[in-house]
Amino acid sequence: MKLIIAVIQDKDSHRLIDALSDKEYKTTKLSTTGGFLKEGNTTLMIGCEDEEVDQALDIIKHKSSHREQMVAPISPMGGNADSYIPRPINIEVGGATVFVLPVDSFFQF
Ligand code: 2BA
Ligand code: 2BA
Repeated sequence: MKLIIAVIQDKDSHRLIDALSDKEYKTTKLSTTGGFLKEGNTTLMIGCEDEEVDQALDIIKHKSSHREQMVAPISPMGGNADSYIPRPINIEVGGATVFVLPVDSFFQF
């Protein structure tokens, strides 16, 4: 058995959970916060059999959207702070960041 942990955008969470449920995957949704943007995102935990992992990854891949976002750095990256002019940088927020972990044991009491 494997545990898939997928960090996704909030706006994709409903349709992704629905698509996974349609294929009878069980999911748990956590409300999380990205460390860099300090904005809300969604983390899904999906416990499934080894042979079901590829299909789950395929569903996650196709239901997760990318977005670009301008970010204003809040502090200089080094050098003289007096001459610091904050320049917004463009970052690409993925799709989905996915970890697949082996599960030692699975219990439901
Ligand atoms: P829920 O997803 O809200 O599911 C509540 C109950 O609905 C489940 O109870 C199960 O009896 C049924 N159920 C859920 N998904 C189903 C599906 N795709 N097909 C048929 N029946 C389904 P529990 O199995 O006791 O699970 C309680 C909660 O534990 C779940 O809440 C979910 O948050 C979490 N969970 C259970 N199994 C999981 C897994 N393999 N991966 C991730 N989270 C799991
Ligand atoms: P955040 O930490 O809010 O990051 C949002 C986006 O900002 C990232 O998108 C990436 O494009 C950029 N970014 C993050 N850290 C950066 C840094 N130190 N320098 C420059 N740019 C940076 P994604 O990579 O698609 O990540 C989306 C979210 O997935 C992240 O939100 C975080 O919550 C999670 N995540 C990504 N990689 C992770 C990892 N290795 N471990 C745990 N969580 C991760």
